[in-house]
Amino acid sequence: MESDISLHRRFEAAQRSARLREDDARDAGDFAEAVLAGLTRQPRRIPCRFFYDARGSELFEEITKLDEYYPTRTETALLETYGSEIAERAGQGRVLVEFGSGSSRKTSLLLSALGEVPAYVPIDIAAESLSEAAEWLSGQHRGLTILPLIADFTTTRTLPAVAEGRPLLGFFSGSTIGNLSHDEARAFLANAADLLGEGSAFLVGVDLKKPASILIPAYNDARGVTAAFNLNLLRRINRELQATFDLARFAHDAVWNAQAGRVEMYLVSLARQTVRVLGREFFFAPGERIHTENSHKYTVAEFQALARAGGWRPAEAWTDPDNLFSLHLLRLP
Ligand code: AVI
Repeated sequence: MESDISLHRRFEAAQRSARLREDDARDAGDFAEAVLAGLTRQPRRIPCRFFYDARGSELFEEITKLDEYYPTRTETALLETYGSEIAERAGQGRVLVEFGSGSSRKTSLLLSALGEVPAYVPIDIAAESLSEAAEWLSGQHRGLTILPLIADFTTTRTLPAVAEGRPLLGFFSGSTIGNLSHDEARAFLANAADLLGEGSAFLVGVDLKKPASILIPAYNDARGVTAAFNLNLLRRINRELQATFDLARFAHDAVWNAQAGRVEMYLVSLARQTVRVLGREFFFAPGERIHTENSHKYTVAEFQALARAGGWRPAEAWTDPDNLFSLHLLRLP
């Protein structure tokens, strides 16, 4: 019989690829525009949200299980260790509102810790992945009222009626907030404050600053899974935008930018070459880079300052003994 864990993994892979099929359709124009604009500008840059086609999602799942990639297991362990303390601090009887629906194992841990939850509202743009998540979680938490909301959680302004007049707890895990610029992160936090409203609480998972000797292997692992994840972006461009990237002539690179406080990922041209994308030609010099991702890291104090700028009051922060990852409980006002 299939174990709970492998069932869960299969579920998450299916969930991600369902999301992606929808994203593919929605993003088709957006993707073409972003890639053409990103390759035209200097320095070249393509937004990291385009990593997640079906293969990219599978590769990300693999990344989360790598020895070098500490964030997923550390955040999960924090939820296991401090779940009941978090629940106590957040307060009973809150509707749980999750931003994005891609981390069902963590959601399940939090739901177990919270006990009686009047309703769970996952917000995601992809309807199919939302309903699959709902199905899996309702199997795990019998009797839980799940009210998926199909919306862009960075901009959505309304919640289902069940949330009205009830205390709310937001949840945004995985340090996905680190993939936003500081301005975007502040705007996201401010929008979440408007959405959740007075009296609400917000639990946010944030990766901590740490030595480059830990960060670099996490983003450039020995088995090359992160390299394959990064290079898969070129494969997607080839497939969807009739492009001619030769994947053997580009390499993955990850660097720690201490000044900006972030890991930056690049695709580096290994040769002098010309690539065609949607009929347009782009010349690459050897060593020329395409910037594909920023992953910002914050000290506890830095994230608390960002949260305040977004209108929140930091109430508590939990970290693991190795100071790898943090869970922040924020409050309004
Ligand atoms: C999804 N996000 C929080 C990951 C991160 O760590 O920034 C994406 C990732 N990129 C490379 N490895 C993982």
